[in-house]
Amino acid sequence: MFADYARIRVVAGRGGDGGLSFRREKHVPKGGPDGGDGGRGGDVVLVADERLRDLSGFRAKTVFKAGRGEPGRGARKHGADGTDVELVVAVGTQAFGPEGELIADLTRPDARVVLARGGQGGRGNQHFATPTRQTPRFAEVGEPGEEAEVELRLKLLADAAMAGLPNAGKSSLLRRLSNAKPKVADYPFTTLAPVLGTVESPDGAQLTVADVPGLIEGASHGVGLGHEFLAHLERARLLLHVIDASEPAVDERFRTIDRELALYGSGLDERPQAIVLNKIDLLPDPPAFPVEDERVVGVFAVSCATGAGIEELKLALFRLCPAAPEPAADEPHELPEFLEYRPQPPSRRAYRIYRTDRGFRVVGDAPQGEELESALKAAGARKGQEVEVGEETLEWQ
Ligand SMILES: Nc1nc2c(ncn2[C@@H]2O[C@H](COP(=O)(O)OP(=O)(O)OP(=O)(O)O)[C@@H](O)[C@H]2O)c(=O)[nH]1
Ligand SMILES: [Mg+2]
Repeated sequence: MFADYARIRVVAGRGGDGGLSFRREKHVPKGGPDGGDGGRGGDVVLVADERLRDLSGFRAKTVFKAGRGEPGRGARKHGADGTDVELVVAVGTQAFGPEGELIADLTRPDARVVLARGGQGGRGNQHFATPTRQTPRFAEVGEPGEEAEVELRLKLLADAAMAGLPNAGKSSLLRRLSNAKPKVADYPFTTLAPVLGTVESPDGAQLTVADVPGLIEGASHGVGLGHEFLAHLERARLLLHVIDASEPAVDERFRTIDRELALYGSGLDERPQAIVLNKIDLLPDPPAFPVEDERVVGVFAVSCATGAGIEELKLALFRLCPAAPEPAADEPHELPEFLEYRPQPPSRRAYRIYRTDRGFRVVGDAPQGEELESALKAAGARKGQEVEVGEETLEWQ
């Protein structure tokens, strides 16, 4: 089954704690501090892979955790960084944050976006020796990794997309125009998931065309297969509106589909449309299209059964399909075409937690209550240990 939606939870790795260690030397009970730094926690990264077609890989597993950084050790040994976790998705996948805000849009193969950044490793006690404090008996604790609930939605990247009632001949047309072989049958809702095909012009240019399930009146209320698949039309720059011309009232059926496009929103009803009047083999005379509409950029009479009019339509597609917007090299990429960013830079906390030989010390703008509690818990505080916050010393409960 085609899947164009997934809800996942991503947890980046915690940074490793700084080492708390002293050099061992003959005849010296305690040498200088030599605790190395903890390693960085691993990131959770989204990667677009052109071999993937959809998001069905996220059915079974929905929680992804990157590796922890290793703690720093004696002799100034740096802990190893935690391993990253890479989530591979189909090109065209968008990631949304908890408020529904767009976090990332992977529109190109191999595009990468960090969804959750690993925590910094803590500094080892080797950094904290001063002339007046030659034996620092504390080291920095590693920072927790970022965590997020993320919604993934695939919106196919096609230059043009089919729209039309069931049985109009959309899949038959894609078979005629492209290398794709979607199923064709004489009952409605044959196509249950979008299919992409590549159309080639005689001079070697290529266009991708998406065939999607048919729409019927009331689709916005969930009738038929509903509007669910219209997301795959959102990025198409031209709609191929396929109409069965062998049936009466071509104009009414055009308006039915057009209303559903408008009800879906996202500007689908503003897209240029090429009208494809199909099944002319069943008509004695060429069909008319009695609609005046400035979005209609061409009207084509074809037969997917005999192939009549197909070559002409194919050539016209390359002329009619507006060119893909090029991202300007010196400008930041704009929404929603080529966005690959994180919402905020990784936040360095306003306070630091240090591990001492009796427990923990919180320095800086320490949080209160539950936030402090969870930060200390994440740092590994256990019952009975001493926690120093500012001037206060508490026992950890
Ligand atoms: N006579 C004739 N029949 C056609 C033509 N094009 C398609 N058909 C037939 O119309 C029926 C529907 O064709 P499909 O291509 O499956 O239609 P569709 O629009 O993809 O339908 P859904 O996937 O259900 O939305 C099939 O039985 C086709 O063989 C044509 O040009 N002439
Ligand atoms: Mg079909």
